[in-house]
Amino acid sequence: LRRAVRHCIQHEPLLVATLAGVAVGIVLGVGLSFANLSPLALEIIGLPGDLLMRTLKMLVLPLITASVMAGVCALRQSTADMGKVARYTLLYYFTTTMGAVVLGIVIVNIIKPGRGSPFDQFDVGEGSCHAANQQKVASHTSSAGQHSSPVEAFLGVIKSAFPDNIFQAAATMNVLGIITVSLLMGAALSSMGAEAGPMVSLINIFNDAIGKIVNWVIWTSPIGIASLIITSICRACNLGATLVALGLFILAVLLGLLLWGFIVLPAVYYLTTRRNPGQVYKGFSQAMATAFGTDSSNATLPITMRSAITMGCDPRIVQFFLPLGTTVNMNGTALYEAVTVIFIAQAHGVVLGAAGTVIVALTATLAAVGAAGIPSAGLVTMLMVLQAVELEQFAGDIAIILAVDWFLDRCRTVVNVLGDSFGTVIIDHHARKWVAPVAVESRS
Ligand code: DAS
Repeated sequence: LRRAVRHCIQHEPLLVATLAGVAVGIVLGVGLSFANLSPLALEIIGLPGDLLMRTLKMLVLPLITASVMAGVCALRQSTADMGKVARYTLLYYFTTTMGAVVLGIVIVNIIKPGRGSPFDQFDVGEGSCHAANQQKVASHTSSAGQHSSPVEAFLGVIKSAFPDNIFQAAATMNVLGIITVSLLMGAALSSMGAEAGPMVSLINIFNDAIGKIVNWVIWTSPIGIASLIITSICRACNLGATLVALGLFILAVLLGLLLWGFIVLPAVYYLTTRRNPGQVYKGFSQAMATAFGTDSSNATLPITMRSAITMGCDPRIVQFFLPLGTTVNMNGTALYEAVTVIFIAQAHGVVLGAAGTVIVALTATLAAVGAAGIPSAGLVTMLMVLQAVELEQFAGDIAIILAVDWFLDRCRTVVNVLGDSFGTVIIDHHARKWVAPVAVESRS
């Protein structure tokens, strides 16, 4: 064991430091949660984590813009194959997201975590800790209320992908909109051939510069991750009581995420590439640890892309697949939304039936596509699923689930990143047959 630890420290010092940051965060978080720290103390403890999230988020916009444009330009000599890459990419996104939802629905209907009305035992009255969370949920309910039906929500996602103001899309981190603009700009530049050469070179240099900054930032992440986890635990309401009352629900979510992330995805990978899935976990371990630490796919994107390229994936595929995948391919979130809505229905004795379950499956898929890769996004878009099956009167239960969402969100974010990671390697493996190897001069 000592030799293995020494080997890890020698070969993966950053991963060891990140995992140590996670462990320290959980231990100190649980310990300090009994100290009832003041908001100011939590603000100070949370500062390294806040600065890490700000720095990573600061990189997301330039990274996505430069990567998508560079990816499209670099694929210019095989535009026909690009269409094939895009079709297989969308097929992978849809099938894996729907598959995760179906798995979640099966598990929640077997375990039935809603029996015994777990929510009845919580005090959500004025001044209670959950009441503050209810305010947060209520504010999201009003914003989510704009989409009273799944169709309207779907139209909302489509419209967000076509922003009428580029600067507003950037300012509001409308990632889908930023990707659309970058795809169009990349396609335009690639259609201009040599005339756009200097611009394409500039984009590639900018892309490489962002990569350098990511390398610097990533070395500070262990401290920031410990800080994020400590403050998340300290801010949770009645952590112990909530863990017990929602125990079966947490079990159902974790079982679903584990089966999907560590049985189904590697099986899909092996069946489609005949390669050892273990290499993917090893190659993306830093991204998985960062996903757990930051509970944000967007913040982890720079590291996921760095891991994919370090693993030998074609940068053109990585630059095309990962920014889009991080935003629309969220297997963990989709599974979680289906499990949670059915859990809430069970807890209030509501029988959804076959039709209701199908509506949950479709709207959970849609809600996951619409969820941003930011902390607790899946909890917010879940309101749309609750509305779709007329359960919005129980939206207050989400405030109670928030008490354990600091942990469940990190787990589903790891599965989201795993879904994107396996997808990148699968598409890269097959795209080698469709896309001509990159010519050195085209990177000039
Ligand atoms: N935290 C989100 C992410 O970054 C997932 C979620 O909230 O469901 O992927």
